[in-house]
Amino acid sequence: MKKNYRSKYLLNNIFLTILILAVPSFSLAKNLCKSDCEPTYEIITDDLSYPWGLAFLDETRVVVSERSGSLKLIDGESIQNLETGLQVSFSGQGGLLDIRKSPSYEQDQFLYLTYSKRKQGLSTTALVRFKIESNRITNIEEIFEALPYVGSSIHYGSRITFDESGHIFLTVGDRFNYTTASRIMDVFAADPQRLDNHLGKTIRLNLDGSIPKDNPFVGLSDALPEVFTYGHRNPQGIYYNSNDSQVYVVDHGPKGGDEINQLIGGRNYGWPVITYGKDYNNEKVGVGAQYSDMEPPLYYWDPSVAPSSLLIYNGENYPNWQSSWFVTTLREKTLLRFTKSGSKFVEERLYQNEFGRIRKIETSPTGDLFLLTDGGKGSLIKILGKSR
Ligand SMILES: [Ca+2]
Repeated sequence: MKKNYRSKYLLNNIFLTILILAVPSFSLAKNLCKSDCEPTYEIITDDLSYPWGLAFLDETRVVVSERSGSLKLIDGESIQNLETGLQVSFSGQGGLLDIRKSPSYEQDQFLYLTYSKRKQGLSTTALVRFKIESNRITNIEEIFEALPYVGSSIHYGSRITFDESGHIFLTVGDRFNYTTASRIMDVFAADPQRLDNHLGKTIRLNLDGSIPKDNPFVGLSDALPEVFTYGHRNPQGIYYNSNDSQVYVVDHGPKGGDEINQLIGGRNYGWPVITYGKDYNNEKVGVGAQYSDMEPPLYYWDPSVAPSSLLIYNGENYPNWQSSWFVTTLREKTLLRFTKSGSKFVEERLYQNEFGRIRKIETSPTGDLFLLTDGGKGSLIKILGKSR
């Protein structure tokens, strides 16, 4: 893998003009559902400001990160602000972003929080962990910041997940470091294709922020050792599936070409060399939809749905939904449910035009599903299982 990267990089430049035009066929079976296959729901609160992530401390207490800067502790009827003291950049897509409980929370009480960190007019995606003691934040420490800081205020990526062997995974977007992607002169040398920066990558760390010795690029002189996979655009969903011990991401394409990918350490997921989308100005990006040694998506959407989070449901509270995949969407304004049949995905669209832009789906400790909706009057919504 390590030697591969350098030679692959050179080969990619030499064979820039080789285009692979074969396009795989994907199942696009869609079931546009309205009410008959949707359970009822309960709005817990509609008083959230651009909520982005949530973590259940227990069955009644939940911490919600708001992009507009507050960390809210919801405990029954009461909602309390927790002061983080972080230098947060609130412009564009920035703010407080994802939050998750440590996989060993009962022992260590750590929460992990990502945010857009501000420094001298620039910003980056950063990861901290902290504890909540007597409804106050304590022991806060930064365990990762993506490099470099850039002037853009979008494409932070920033979702996190944990595997079952002591690792945290973090997505970092490409930061949209170009006016339009189609203007990149050499797509093979764009930030997400280079291993000497964290933009357009997934990051794999030990829970204390140290670098796992078995990360794919450890020891390579021109690569950052935190990098797990590369060639991503703006992945805003990541999920470790305990059923198959694999990590999956959803990534925003440009105009079309949103993707679901399965992460394999060291692999290149193609952006901006390959994509099923076009640039916002309708110009072509990169070389096409496929290229040698670049991973095609498991599934893609065209037109874009704008996928904002991913969850694979392994609970039992919704009998018809066991082992379903869920993707919340911003542009499509639906909750997408997938069932996998072999390598094909069958898609069902839930709550069309019911909630507006949906930011996040999460499970509670007892297996109930919750949604966060986007916007200045964002809601926390519980999906009721009894009606199914
Ligand atoms: Ca891709």
